[in-house]
Amino acid sequence: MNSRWPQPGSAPRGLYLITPDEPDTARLLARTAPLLAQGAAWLQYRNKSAGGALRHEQAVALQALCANAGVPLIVNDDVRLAKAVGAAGVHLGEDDGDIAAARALLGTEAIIGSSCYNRLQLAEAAVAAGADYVAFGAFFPTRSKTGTRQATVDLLSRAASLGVPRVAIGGITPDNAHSLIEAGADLVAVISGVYDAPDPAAAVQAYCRCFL
Ligand code: TZP
Ligand code: MG
Repeated sequence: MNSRWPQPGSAPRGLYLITPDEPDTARLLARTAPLLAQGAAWLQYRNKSAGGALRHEQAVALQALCANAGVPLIVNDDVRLAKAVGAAGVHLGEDDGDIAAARALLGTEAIIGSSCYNRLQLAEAAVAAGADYVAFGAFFPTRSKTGTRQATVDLLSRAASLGVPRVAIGGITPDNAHSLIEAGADLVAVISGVYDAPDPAAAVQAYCRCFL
């Protein structure tokens, strides 16, 4: 693992929870607050449907929630929003600006993650540019995102030499997570498997048990 998490056992591992597109901020908080207490390692704020003002309102509210729970908040897509709300970091896809610019804005302490889809080459470039973690997927069919690129499990083992945490995403359930974790996933990133579960808190616990 890279020098960001130098102590043995300090590197992030477990469930990387991602918010669904929830237009009602009070409801977003009510749905998310109980989940942070169940052991989610990180929370990502993602809302592809909201406009700028709502995204700002929701990110501010989630940052307060996460600070209180001791869970790092990572903002999807938007470096300026991450900076504005004092989030722990940002998650960047291929259309979200470059990693060096994000580092310049957010500083050395920020956690910067990079979507690498199904391509090891992208992950190598992201780490060279200063990414703190890389994300691959979608591994399984998902209804949470269109136009995904199918990633294969061997990508996770091949990315071990990068020396940064590897995140797996896309259609992950507590049942199919094991193959990804065995292949080297440090975090599994999940939306619907938690938020659409009949008992979301129990679902968080089920994902956490996959890492024991
Ligand atoms: N990137 C690849 S798949 C995906 C994203 C954001 C959606 C993951 O959501 P779910 O509901 O856990 O499949
Ligand atoms: Mg993006």
